[in-house]
Amino acid sequence: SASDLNSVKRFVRQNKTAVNPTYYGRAKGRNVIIIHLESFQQFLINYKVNGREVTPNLNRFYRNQNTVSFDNFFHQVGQGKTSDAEMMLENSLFGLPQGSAMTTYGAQNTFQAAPAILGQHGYTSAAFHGDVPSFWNRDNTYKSWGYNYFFSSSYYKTKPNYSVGYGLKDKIFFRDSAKYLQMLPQPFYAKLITLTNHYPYELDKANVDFPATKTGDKTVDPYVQTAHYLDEAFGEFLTYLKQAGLYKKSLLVLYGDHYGISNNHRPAIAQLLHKDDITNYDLAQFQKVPFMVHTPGLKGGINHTYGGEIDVLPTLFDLLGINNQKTIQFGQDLLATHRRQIVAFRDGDFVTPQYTKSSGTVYNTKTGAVLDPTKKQQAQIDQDQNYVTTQLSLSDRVVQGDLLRFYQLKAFKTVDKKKYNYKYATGMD
Ligand code: GP9
Ligand code: MN
Repeated sequence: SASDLNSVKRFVRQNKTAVNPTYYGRAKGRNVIIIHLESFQQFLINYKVNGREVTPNLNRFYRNQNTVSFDNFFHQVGQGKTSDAEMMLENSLFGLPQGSAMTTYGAQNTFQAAPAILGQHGYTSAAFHGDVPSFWNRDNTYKSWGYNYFFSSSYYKTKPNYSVGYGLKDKIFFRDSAKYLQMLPQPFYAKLITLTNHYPYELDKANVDFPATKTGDKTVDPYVQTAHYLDEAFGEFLTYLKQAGLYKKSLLVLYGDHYGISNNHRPAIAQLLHKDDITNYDLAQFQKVPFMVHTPGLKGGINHTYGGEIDVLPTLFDLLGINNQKTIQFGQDLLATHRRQIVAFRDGDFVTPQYTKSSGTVYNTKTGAVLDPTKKQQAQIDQDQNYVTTQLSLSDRVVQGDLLRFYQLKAFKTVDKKKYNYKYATGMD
């Protein structure tokens, strides 16, 4: 019921940060291009195999003077994997303890998502993905989120060798998406979801341009090869953006949606990280994924704040100078100077700059050692845990109770799902 919203509103209000004047509104009016790096983990950044960088283009972008790059940013997905990431990124709401929120609630719920809010600030929105539109119930969910366009597999010309695994190969995907992107009215909000760096990391021989690792774990070893391919594809996409004159007029947002190597591969992970042994602490830290924002004139650098996917939307709105003091968001602007640095995992574990709780054990985040907490430390840990539990359960209450239908966001018109229709073209030429 509507009164269930009261504790949500209280939590969200207490959670709002003051904006950082160095960053607030720095990307005002610019296009937003979100690049979803499939299964891409932070450890790949600057990682080398046989002395060769896996991702030279991303590494260059990571240290570009107009890029803010985060090195303590975690994915926070549960069983909904990619869909949980999308949910957090565009709504600042968590996925669910079980299943996928997009699958279960994407069609019927009321949302106040990024595409809809930006749409009411003059933006045109479009999602791009080289798989069928029904995967993760995207076709229905995107209507609820107010996406004007959804370019899915049928919008792309296909040939037998154009696809691998779930769909279109990233290089072809970026090439053809760039053509559509240029046709969109500006400013636009666009999201491009890559695919090739997805388990089982398959790639046709002609595109393999990198040595596999040699851990002996067959599911792990080709991971760097598809990651390298994704990096090349990203490099090509930057060229297309520059050629189209879009690079300078856009805010680029890059993120890895979740791990590529699951916790079932401890010996291989140990070898990749050059460690003798892997603890639950290492596994928690292994959940870091990239998050980078770039636009001309932005004060770049490596930002060490602890945060995660739930924090992206407030960060984005603040960069765009879009007032979001009243929106229901469970995250906090990553560029704010005073923020709680508590990263909730979907299973209730968490990471802060001090403590890492993983599989029930608390570690010292700085050293990785199991903590024998003092009374004072224990009190802090209890407080952090309470924050995490509250944050997750209030977010679940919003999604499961469809509570946003009771929430009147100032000057926001509720999305009329019937107005959206993603007509599937038969390919372009
Ligand atoms: C499929 C893709 C994969 O369209 O987004 O989703 P994932 O398996 O990573 O959740
Ligand atoms: Mn994914």
